[in-house]
Amino acid sequence: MRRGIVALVGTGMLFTTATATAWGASGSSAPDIAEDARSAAFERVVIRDVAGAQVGVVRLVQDVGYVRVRATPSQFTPGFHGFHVHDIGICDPNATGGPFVSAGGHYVGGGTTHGDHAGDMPSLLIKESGDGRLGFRTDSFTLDELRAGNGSAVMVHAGRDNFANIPERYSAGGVAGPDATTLATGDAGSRIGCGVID
Ligand SMILES: [Cu+2]
Ligand SMILES: [Zn+2]
Repeated sequence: MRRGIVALVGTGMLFTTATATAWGASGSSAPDIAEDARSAAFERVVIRDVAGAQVGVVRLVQDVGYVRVRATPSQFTPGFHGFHVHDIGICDPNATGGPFVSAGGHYVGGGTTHGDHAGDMPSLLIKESGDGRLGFRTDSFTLDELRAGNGSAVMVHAGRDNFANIPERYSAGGVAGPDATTLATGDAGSRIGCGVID
């Protein structure tokens, strides 16, 4: 059943009706992403680089008890890139302190350190061609939470995310294990792609 619905997405058409039916009848059997849906339960986030070029789209769908996320990044360097929800829905490439610093730190939710922040997401894996695709489900946040207040922002980083997984046998500045910066950021480096959720 689910496979069949996904195949319809691939061919493009006749999707709105199928989506409404699936959501109304059973959230858990809803198709992966509703391309044409525009509702309180759906958010399409355009990711732009510091020059303003579109370098990806992230689709978030609020299901019953979790959010389905699908990211389709493009024009990034191959390999892993840290991928988070940040606290403020402002993506200013000319922000004081550096590009997209306007988005604040990680959306922490109830979490205290990196790896447990509500906005921490699986990393993007970019192919040699410069594009990639990531799909997952999370119950770490709801769409309403991400839209509340100042909104939030989806961020792509230049480097890898270590999820603050620094065993104590490592020392940074005399401190065993992850230091304060690592515990806040995951050391994924500069901010190179940003998209607003509001
Ligand atoms: Cu980040
Ligand atoms: Zn984090």
